[in-house]
Amino acid sequence: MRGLLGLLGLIFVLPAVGAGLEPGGIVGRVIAGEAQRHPVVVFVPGVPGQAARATGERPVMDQRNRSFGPHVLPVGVGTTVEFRNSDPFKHNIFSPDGERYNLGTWDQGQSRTYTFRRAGIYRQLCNIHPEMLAYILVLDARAFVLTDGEGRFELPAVPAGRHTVRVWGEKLTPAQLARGVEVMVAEGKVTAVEIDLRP
Ligand SMILES: [Cu+2]
Repeated sequence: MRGLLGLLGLIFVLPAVGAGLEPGGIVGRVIAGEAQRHPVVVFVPGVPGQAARATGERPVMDQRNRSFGPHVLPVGVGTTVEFRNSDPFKHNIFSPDGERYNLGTWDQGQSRTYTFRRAGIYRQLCNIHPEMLAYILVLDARAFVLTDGEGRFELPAVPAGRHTVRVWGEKLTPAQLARGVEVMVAEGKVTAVEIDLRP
């Protein structure tokens, strides 16, 4: 919760920074039974603002111990992802989805990059190790975050106004993925929301 506490502190010490509404935040929990123990991406479609990465650091999809890390990586459209091989043997990276790419096969310590131009769910696969699987979720949104292991999340820097919060998770059914929750974010305030996806 440190991020949102920081945000609240910022709003407290910097009132009225000129024109425009102070962004608010959304905190909450996804309730989806067993599925909430897996990473779920919570996002607000069509909301610009939250920079792809404010720090400018590049999101990384690593290959280590014969598995991808992270298992789910949400990024905004236009983001460049760095693909790394940290294992002492070769890995390949390809995706049959969206823009479809095969970045090739390379050795430990090397990396390559790819810039995502089109939104979608991109499975990450390795043609040497068929058991390897991860997802890069490319979103037309700048407000997005992964839940923790209990379904909790916090989304800072959401513009004030009415929004629909949506979710994506590997273990969620199409009916659950189709659901959205309407949230009214007030200027400079943090709104709590429960996204209950139980049948
Ligand atoms: Cu591999």
